[in-house]
Amino acid sequence: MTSVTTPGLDNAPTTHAKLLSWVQEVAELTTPDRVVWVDGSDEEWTRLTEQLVAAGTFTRLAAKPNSFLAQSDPSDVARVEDRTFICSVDEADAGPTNNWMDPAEMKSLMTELYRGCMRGRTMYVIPFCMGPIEAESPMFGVELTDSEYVVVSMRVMARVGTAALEAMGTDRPFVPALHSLGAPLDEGQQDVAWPCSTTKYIVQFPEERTIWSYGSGYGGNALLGKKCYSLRIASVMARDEGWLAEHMLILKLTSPQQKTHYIAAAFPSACGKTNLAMLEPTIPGWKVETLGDDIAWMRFGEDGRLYALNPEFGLFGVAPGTGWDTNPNAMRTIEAGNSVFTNVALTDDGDVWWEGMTDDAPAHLTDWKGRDWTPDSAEPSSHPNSRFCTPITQCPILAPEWDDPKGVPISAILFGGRRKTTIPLVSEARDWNHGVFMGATLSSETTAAATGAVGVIRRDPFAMLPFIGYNAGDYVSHWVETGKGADAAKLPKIFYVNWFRRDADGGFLWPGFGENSRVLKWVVERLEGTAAAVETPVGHVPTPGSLDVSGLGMTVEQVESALAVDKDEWRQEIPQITEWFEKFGDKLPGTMWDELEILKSRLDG
Ligand code: GTP
Ligand code: SPV
Ligand code: MN
Repeated sequence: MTSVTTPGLDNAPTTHAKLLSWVQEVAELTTPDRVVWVDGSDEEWTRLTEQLVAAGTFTRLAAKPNSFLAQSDPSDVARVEDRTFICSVDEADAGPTNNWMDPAEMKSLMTELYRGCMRGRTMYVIPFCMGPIEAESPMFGVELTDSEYVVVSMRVMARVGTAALEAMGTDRPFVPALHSLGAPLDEGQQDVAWPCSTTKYIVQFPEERTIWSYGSGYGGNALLGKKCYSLRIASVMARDEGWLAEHMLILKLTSPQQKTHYIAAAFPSACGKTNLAMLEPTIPGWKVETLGDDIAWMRFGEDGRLYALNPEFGLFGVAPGTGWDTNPNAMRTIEAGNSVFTNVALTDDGDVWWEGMTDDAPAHLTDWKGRDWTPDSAEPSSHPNSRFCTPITQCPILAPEWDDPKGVPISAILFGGRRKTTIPLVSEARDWNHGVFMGATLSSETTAAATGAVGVIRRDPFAMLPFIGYNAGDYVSHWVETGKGADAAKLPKIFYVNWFRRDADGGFLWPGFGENSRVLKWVVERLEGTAAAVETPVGHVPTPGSLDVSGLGMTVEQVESALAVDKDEWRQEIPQITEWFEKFGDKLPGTMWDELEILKSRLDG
């Protein structure tokens, strides 16, 4: 019997019966050479990173302490949305935005893929906790994986190892998350630097709170605590238990008067969350501190306010565009070392480089595919979805309360996307339901964070299109219900922003990055009732004088163009929104149709 002979299986550092039997069952199915229980120690990190260097997966960076570069298989660089499934018992519970397959059918199909899939490899057991282990109800998970890259990355992104396992005790619930690269090794077979399979499945079983992932080593497909657990599975838990699991950053904003506000913001993948979360304000006296850059879990506190918590432990940020000019705090975070970079370029002195890091590119690089690169090369040196994976605790502007299990009270929620036209720089919702309408109709150009075409406008409700673990109509209803059950005066105010509007020449109308602090200032002044706004069909937008553009060097016309609500442009949105809403059938709450009618009548008025 494999179960008896697999080394490592018998000396488990836990007596958690359910965990033990699941580990045994998976080991019997996948037949790894050995089982290793991840303890999360420095020694383990050293051993695994050395092993990854020896295997050719990692290059140790001479120029940054304890940091590594991984260059993936060129086909395994992003989330695979077309291979991602919500396998609910009832198909209606996955529709209309998710791929679905009957759970039994999916399990039998994947069981055959998993059979023997870890042959020649090690199966790692990674106990982890999303959010603080000291939380009242810690959110445990256990990932089984045959990838050392996944183990070291999970150690950066989540609280892993002995502390999590001990807190799980003998019987506390956990989300089982099974991952395999799908690349077994035969005896004597030479491994490749980035093993993966051409067959990929990223599967959530929402009723069972279970995750099965196969074939990819890329972050969002393989670090299962992140999108699979903290968004897809957690959104189902949140629906059932009355909270929210969202694709949002969390930041703390302090005004020159020392008033603080916490702000959460949902932008689609590669649309600016990490950058806003770490923003360095350009306006004097304002301060931003970071609490999270990708995921927020939000629950009502006893005081009736909505509190947000970042369940992660690290940053998995888009590299290109991250530079000393645009996001100096991210640069400082990675300078501290202890980071894994994937699919960026290597400099000749053993550092990383990517487009946008510095104004001038180095004269010579090794590009993400391992080829010589010079500024004359036809292709960028780094993949557009290349990433840095780095401990959030290294962020120099991390708010001290970032890991408080009770979270922080949110004053404002921003929705935003990447739109060249139509959407003004900032607008404020009239009320909660109008804000939910803004979220439900959010649109953005697709980015390299997922495989497929880039730059195509699509609806991305609440920036959660690829991450809602259940029916998207029910999800919108959940947002409406969240507002209904609350004291309206204590609910966060909702805003919609767009940093990506273009001028006639195709350039950005708004300078973005640190200058976005001007928009945050207007948001806070709206909360405090001190900033003026004009009412437009799509909400309140700043009056020309109420947005602080001092010292920015923009002309009045440029500011007006950034803020413009063009009725003709908006009328063109109506058929698209109508078509979008029709997809939801009777699952869409009637209030969304009401909001659409209000918009239409205001555009015609
Ligand atoms: P995920 O990690 O994929 O969820 O993405 P994210 O929302 O955290 O996106 P991120 O902040 O990493 O930004 C993605 C890209 O947008 C980077 O290339 C940034 O340089 C660019 N970007 C961010 N903020 C701005 C901005 O205000 N203006 C412009 N023009 N670009 C921006
Ligand atoms: C995203 O795609 O939204 C990310 C990166 O934050 S990943 O974790 O790979 O999904
Ligand atoms: Mn994300």
